[in-house]
Amino acid sequence: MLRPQDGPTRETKRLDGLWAFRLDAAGEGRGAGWWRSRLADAREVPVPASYDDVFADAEARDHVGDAWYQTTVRVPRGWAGQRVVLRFDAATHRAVVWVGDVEVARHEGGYTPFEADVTAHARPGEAVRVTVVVDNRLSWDSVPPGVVEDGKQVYFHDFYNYAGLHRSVWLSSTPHAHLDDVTVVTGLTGTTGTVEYRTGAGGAEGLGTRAVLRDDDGTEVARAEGATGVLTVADVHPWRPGEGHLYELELALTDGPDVVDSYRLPVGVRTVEVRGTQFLINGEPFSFTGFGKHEDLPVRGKGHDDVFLVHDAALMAWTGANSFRTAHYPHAEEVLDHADRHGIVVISETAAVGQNLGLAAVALGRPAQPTFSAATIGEAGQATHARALRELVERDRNHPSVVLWSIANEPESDTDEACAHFEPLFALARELDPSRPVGFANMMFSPHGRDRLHAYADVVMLNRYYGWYRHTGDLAAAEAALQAELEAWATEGKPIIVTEYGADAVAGLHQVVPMPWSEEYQVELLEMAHRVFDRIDAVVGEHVWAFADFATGPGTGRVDGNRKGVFTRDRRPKAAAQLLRRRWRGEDPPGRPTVPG
Ligand code: GCB
Repeated sequence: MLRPQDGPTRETKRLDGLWAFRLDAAGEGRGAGWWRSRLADAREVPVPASYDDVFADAEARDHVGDAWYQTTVRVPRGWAGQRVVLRFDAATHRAVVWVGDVEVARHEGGYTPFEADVTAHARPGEAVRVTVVVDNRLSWDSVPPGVVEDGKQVYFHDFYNYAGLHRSVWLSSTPHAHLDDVTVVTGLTGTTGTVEYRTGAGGAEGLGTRAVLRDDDGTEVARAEGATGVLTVADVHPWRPGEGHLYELELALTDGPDVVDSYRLPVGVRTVEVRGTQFLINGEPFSFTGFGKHEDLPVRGKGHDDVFLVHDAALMAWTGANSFRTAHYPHAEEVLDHADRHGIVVISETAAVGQNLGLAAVALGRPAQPTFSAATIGEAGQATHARALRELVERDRNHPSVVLWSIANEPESDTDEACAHFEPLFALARELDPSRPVGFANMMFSPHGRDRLHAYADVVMLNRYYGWYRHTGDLAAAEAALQAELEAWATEGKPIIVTEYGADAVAGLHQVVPMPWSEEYQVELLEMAHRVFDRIDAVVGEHVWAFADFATGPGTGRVDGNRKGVFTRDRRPKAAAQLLRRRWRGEDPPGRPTVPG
């Protein structure tokens, strides 16, 4: 699947804006055929956005089940004779789509795109009705998992279950003979770069394929013929952290001298490799500094927003962060495009979070239940996880910013059943993308000596809360415990990225003698962790949890959401932001904020 784009042979029309909307907690719409006519009793909802917080009512906020969206779009007249595609960048957590009276698509998984060829149902020059039903329910078979009990959604992860059309919706045209897939893998040998490309096409029998690579000033640097091939770039300008140099690969389907279809893909030439305890980008050791980051905003929920895309990147650059993890699901593709252009390094994660009922028993008081079993996450849940991983890799594999796949966040990782669930997923990730390392974020209940999944991973990724959930308020004991555990992990001979560490801090809560929840304690905890990281060579990454405060479900440990942000939910810095800037940029605040690139 290729993303919609405007070009000599393709056009796009974004369907964002206000759509008609109706909640359907009783689940009547599917039986009653609500897609067959104008949505009755509808109110307006913005797309893209979560629907949960835009209305000032508990009905939307606490909704469980179907929610209907509808709009009307006029298919451009100029698209006559073209193939017309309808695409959703995300519909959380699953959706069915109709054009007019006809079902055109069904998709499971809230954070990856899907599309439908709607040529037969969308006549150029005419208006068509597009109806979508989005279901926010989580089950044992979904990723992430959950259960509906007494009409209430229960889930085992620590962020609000926002739902809706979170990203753009597109109508687009392509020629009938069209490119429908491209994969690039890049290499570097000395000053020579290589771009290995593989294309797929539909209805293109008898047509040729041409690949032309241009530098950012438009100069052609390499060209090849064929659906697959290798382009060689002398004196290559690599993509590297902090410098997102991109070439443009133009692919064309050709009929003799005529171009039938063409598609452009930005390409960063870089390599990623794990060697011993080092994480190498372009053969050079790389240390991750940055954050675990949610897509989370007041009112918008998980709706993508370009304002905060740019603003968050500016704030991350202000701290000196060079990277972030897309916790705990694939983020909008615009985010990765931006990271590509600005040399921001990304760990890309599936939405497999909360696959840990041992943790749920302790943290949520859930009954003890096996996580992976026929009655809980079984074959169907595993198949959903595999599909989510496949869709993530297929979506993100051409982004140079993405250097590491995270298969899951804090799953159960110390049982035979966990090994049986995850071993095939690690194999699948490697089969889908042999060019990137693979890992998962391990949680504290599975320390070194207990965890078994790290054996499958290239990188040890650890979420550790010494000084917060353990040794609360006792940073001396926390320091000793963190040191001992990291030393044990270092014996594995793999790079260690601490993918989460941190403390809640309510902005504005100050204390001379720091206690948990104050800004000072958050600072002291981070300083403690940094002392430990600096003593252990195998630690090649520190991602503070979290970039900003974010919404969660209710809980006695949450004060209007999770407060482990270094920035508040409205992006004001806590004292910790200043500390990170000093550590990561070596500069004393206050300084001038700098926008990357
Ligand atoms: C974790 C989770 C993250 C939570 C965080 C916390 O380990 O990975 O989703 O939000 O802890 O603050 O408890």
